[in-house]
Amino acid sequence: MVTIRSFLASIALTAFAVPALANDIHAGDIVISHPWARASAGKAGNSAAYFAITDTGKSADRLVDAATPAAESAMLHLSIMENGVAKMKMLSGIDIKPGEVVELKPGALHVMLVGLKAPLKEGDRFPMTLTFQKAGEVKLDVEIHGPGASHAGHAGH
Ligand SMILES: [Cu+2]
Repeated sequence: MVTIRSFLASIALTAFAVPALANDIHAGDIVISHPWARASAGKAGNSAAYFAITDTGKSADRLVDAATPAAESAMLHLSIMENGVAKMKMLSGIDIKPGEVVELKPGALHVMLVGLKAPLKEGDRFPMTLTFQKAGEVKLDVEIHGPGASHAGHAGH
């Protein structure tokens, strides 16, 4: 039996969940969650952007390109450890299987921003366009977080 009290509780929970979804961008079967980038430290001309990609459909998709007016170039990278040394591998694309969540995060997959046109300041935002093979172009507003955000794969900057 559903009491009024539990009914109200479920409404309260639903309302509470909304802010967390505000950063989700939908394009076809693809959902991009919480895009963010690290603020650039000092004169560092590079940074990286992160987000989660969910494929809610029944077929796989592939992220093939990223572009932003904030940097000279944006590249798909994977941070790896090789003989105890952090390295980055350039990727031609990132595959997303149906029902899967692929997380871009510090020390792992990321969109490398090379040649920043201006320093990335905490609290600011910049636009980014991702291109998927099936879902097409997805426009994001990337939130800039503090420079202290850990990023194991980019110890040099
Ligand atoms: Cu990189």
